[in-house]
Amino acid sequence: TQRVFTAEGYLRQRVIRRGLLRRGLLHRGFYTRGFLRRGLLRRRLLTSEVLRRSSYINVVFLFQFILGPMGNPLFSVHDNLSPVVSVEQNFDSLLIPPDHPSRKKGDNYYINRTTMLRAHTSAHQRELVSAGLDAFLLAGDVYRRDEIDCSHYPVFHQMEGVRLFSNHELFSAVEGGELLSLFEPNGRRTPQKQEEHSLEAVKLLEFNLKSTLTSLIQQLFSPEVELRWVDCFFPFTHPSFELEVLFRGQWMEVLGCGVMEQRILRSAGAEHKLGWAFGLGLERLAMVLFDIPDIRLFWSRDERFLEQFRGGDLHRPISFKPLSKFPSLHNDISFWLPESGSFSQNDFFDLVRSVGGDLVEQVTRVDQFTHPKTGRSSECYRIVYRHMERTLTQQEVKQTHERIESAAESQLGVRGRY
Ligand code: FA5
Ligand code: MG
Repeated sequence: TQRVFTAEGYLRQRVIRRGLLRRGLLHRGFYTRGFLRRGLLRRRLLTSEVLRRSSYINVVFLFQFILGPMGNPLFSVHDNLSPVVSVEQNFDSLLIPPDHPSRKKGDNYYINRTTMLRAHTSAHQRELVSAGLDAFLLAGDVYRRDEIDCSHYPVFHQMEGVRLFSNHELFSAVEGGELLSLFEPNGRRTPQKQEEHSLEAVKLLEFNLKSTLTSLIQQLFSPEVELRWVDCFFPFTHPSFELEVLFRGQWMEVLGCGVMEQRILRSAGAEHKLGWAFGLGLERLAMVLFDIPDIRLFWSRDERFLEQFRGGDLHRPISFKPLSKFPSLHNDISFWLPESGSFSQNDFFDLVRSVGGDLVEQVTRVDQFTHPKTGRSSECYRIVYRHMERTLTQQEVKQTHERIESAAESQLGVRGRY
């Protein structure tokens, strides 16, 4: 239960030194590059207490003691699986096609062609189902090159939940259920269901999934919490949904879920069962729970933030007192894109995070322009700077901004219009 909360120590000590470097899987240079160096090697993931006291322990607790007795079995809990996974685990095992956009170099932390830092905890679905588990929770640190704003961070934690049902388990509570079947031979895939599944099985499963997660969120926050279900798409579930929670006046997505693709269950030796799966963002739950306005705070070393979550007694209620927000400053950066077409937005975001660290609150593209004669394109981004713990000076921001400008020129091949 410790490891998931010390990603930095874990990665450095176990994976890098003992594991990957020795096995030749990791190049020495890898962790000394970019954001990972700043994020993981120079600092500690100080989310431990916050996550443990809030979302992590509470979700496990609710599953074991509240939702379990509501007809769910005990979920086994796993949180010490290595975040270094094969590309096969992270994508292929989940039926994510070879040309799927989520595989882009610019969205992931690849270690080499076959190995990467997991981008979601779903990477472990197949191995745990293959191990014979029917109901499990799996928590871990995940890594993505992503947008920059108050609810996105390149390292965060997810919790995966999977629950499989046999014919008996799904239908035993239904009148006449012994006559129903999970499967429908020669069926068709429709927006409601997969080809192999019977509609009645999928509808019951979907109901169980949504009511389990709705009551999880209501127990965690309050029965009055405003939430909504949104239809969506994942290659590994069908049908698929996302759950959004109203937070500070805006809808924030907290989890994705759906009915597991039968091909995955078949490949894991569970072809006679149906299953649902979900993946939720633990930081986002903690943000709602404690009214934490910005995901960067999970990396804060500010005692005024950290001390509120410290202490041995997990059940002592915490009322988080938000720190006052210090003023922000913004600065625009515009540049001509390289003619090779090699520019990717996420490379730029990653660079901004690497150079600017947690001073950067948000990066948004504010303008795009293609020269009518030369055909060259330029883009303009607005970078919002804010320190979580003090007021920034113009001078400080200017220095950082200039370092970003020159790094963008030297590393991304853009030509500044500064
Ligand atoms: C997934 O990662 C799917 N694996 C979820 C899933 C599992 C679907 C099982 C179906 C079955 P998504 O990319 O939407 O989906 O991420 C899931 C959650 O992680 C989001 O709802 C959000 O709460 C959180 N999350 C995603 N990106 C970030 C980020 N950059 N920073 C913080 N939290 C994030
Ligand atoms: Mg999503």
